[in-house]
Amino acid sequence: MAEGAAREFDKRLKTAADAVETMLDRLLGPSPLAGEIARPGRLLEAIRYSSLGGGKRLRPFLLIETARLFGVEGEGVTRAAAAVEMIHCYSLVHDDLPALDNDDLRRGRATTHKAYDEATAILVGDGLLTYAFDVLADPATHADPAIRAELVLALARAAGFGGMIGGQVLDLEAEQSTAPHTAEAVIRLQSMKTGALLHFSVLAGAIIGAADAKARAALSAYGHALGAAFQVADDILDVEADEATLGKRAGKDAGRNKATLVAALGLEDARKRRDRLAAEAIAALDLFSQGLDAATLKEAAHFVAKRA
Ligand code: GRG
Repeated sequence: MAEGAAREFDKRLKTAADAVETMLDRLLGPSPLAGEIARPGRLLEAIRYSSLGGGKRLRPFLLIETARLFGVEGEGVTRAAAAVEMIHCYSLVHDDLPALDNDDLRRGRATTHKAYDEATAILVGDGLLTYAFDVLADPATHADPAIRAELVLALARAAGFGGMIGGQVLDLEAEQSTAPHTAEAVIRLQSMKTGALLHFSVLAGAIIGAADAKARAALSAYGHALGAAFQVADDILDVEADEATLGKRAGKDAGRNKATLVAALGLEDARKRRDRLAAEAIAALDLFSQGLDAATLKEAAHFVAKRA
């Protein structure tokens, strides 16, 4: 039974990834939108390099699967899924820059500023950020302007000062301080830095699916728990990867006062927290045990907790 659910999850993750890849390929193609001047070739090439052909596409999957809970599928949903992936790709491109994390590799190949240059990487991120809102606000995404406005507002909040950007600022401030980080502070910054966009992905599916208040609240609780589980799992995976390579991987992070839950809680408690959050995410979907089938979203919580 559990194996069957995991297989179904893998299948649906791949379906969502393929659909969003095709949509990104189309949206980020050379043909300009009506009234738009021709897209500059080199920037477009770098945008496509940064967005196509990699990544798990977890955020698009969450959006597509949540909308599917309410029987809503199709081009508009895939466009919204592509928009959230654009925001995610932009965050990766900017986070990899020398001024932030200074990484050479992303998704198994050179980071955008290494493959191109820093100015191009900054503009790629800016272009993806702006275009995500263009895509969401376009009537092709949803016929109802109130739904489009709600999606735009929710994404702006998730990606902005009170979400991803605010979390990144808190993360930088934490690293610059010499004091040890409390678990509360780490949880807060992680819920903003990475949790907010994962939560948005679920919420957007609920908005598009016209979920009622009860279903929305349940999905919102699921999105928060899943986002928190994702980040603590990431902290744990970093430590496990360092252990597996006898600390060689830690070179870049050596001496940094990184705000992680493993540092704040210790590895064992971090693992317990990860598993508790995954269980909380699954329990939040109990509302859907009759009627709507949330099995794939439940399986996503297992995937997030154990992902490699
Ligand atoms: C610099 C604009 C800006 C934001 C910084 C979210 C964020 C804030 C930066 C992203 C970089 C990062 C490494 C965040 C930690 C969370 C994480 C592991 C993200 C990678 O997400 P996955 O695993 O990646 O979904 P794929 O490649 O599968 O899409």
